[in-house]
Amino acid sequence: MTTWTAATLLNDISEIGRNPDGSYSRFCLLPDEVALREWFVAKATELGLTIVTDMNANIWAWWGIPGPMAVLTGSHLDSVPGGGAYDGPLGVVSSLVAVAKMKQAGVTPSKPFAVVAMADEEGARFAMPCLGSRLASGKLTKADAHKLIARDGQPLPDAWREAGLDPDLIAPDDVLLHAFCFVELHVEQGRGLADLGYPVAIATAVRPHGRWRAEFTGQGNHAGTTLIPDRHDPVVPVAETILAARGAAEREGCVTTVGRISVEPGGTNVIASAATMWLDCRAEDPETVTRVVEDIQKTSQEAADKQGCRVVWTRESWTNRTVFDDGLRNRILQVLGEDTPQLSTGAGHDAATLATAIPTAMLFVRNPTGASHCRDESASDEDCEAGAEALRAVLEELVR
Ligand code: HGY
Ligand code: MN
Ligand code: MN
Repeated sequence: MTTWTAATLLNDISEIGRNPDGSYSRFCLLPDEVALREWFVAKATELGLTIVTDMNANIWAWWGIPGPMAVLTGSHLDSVPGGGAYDGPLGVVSSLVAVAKMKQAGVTPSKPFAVVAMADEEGARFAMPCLGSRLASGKLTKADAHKLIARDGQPLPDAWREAGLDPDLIAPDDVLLHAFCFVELHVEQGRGLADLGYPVAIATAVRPHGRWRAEFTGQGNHAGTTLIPDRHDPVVPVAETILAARGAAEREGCVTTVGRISVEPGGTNVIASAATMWLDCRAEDPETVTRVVEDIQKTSQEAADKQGCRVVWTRESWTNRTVFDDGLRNRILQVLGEDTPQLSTGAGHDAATLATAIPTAMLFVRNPTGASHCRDESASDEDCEAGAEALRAVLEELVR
């Protein structure tokens, strides 16, 4: 472990869940993400950490005895479909490197300390972002978790049991709820640092955002023999709704995304009987998100009525505007230097989910492309080392 660097650890896992185009698909508790979990456990064990996988599917690697007032760090191992190499894993490997450096320097934490790999941060499998941190912090109840159906159709309880976890033991995590803090390092998802010419920044806030599902139903029929006036094609109001979402974003200066659509039964020569779209909407303030989504929903209803179709909207998740803990942020600023940039972000994170329960903070590592959730996500080896070293300095200060 003496020669561990963030880059070499990332290289260790670079073939796991890699797609032919160089992007990554690593979904919670499916084989590729399980391989990452096994890799994480092996490396943490090599560091002499003690592994606990909780019933919320989070993995804890403890330095010393688990207990209250713990200093926690880590991130997530799962990805979005076609994601980048850094979103999540950079935080996990940087935490391992920071621990290796502290151990090498003979640091002995004065508080319990753990590196945590949180479950399904992207929500790509169970459609609930920050699933593991929501469960651990009590933001999502066991009953609601049991209702979640994975994208492949598997009910969450079955997926838990298949992974050797007891879904009936899902519960808020007392040790987490009584932790001293959680510090997460993450690749920046944007160009703030690239434009400022700094390798590392401190996060100030996460902008509010939510996810909605709109299910349109119509009348399946023959593509060749059904005259246009006789059609009830649900794909047409989907198209109008997507354009309305883009128009609302341009008007309101926020962001709306429809990155996922499903059409049933999905035949080229078949008028669809049903069409579902998922909307991701984010803005500076929650009121704008609410107003924009209501606008889009109104347009969708008018568009559905025009085609003799029906539409049902369901909010799948909501993340309020989160401001990170001032005291912790200032303490980190002292460690890293007053000139360290401070940036807000439009991306959600486990540290934001946990922020309502315990003091949390984030460090961002420069991403020259600014791109994320795609194969172009990037960070130089030097900046990854600068990030791991910054995390080491911050954690060493916190465990004194
Ligand atoms: O979607 C997000 O903002 C984060 O990357 N999970
Ligand atoms: Mn992400
Ligand atoms: Mn992430």
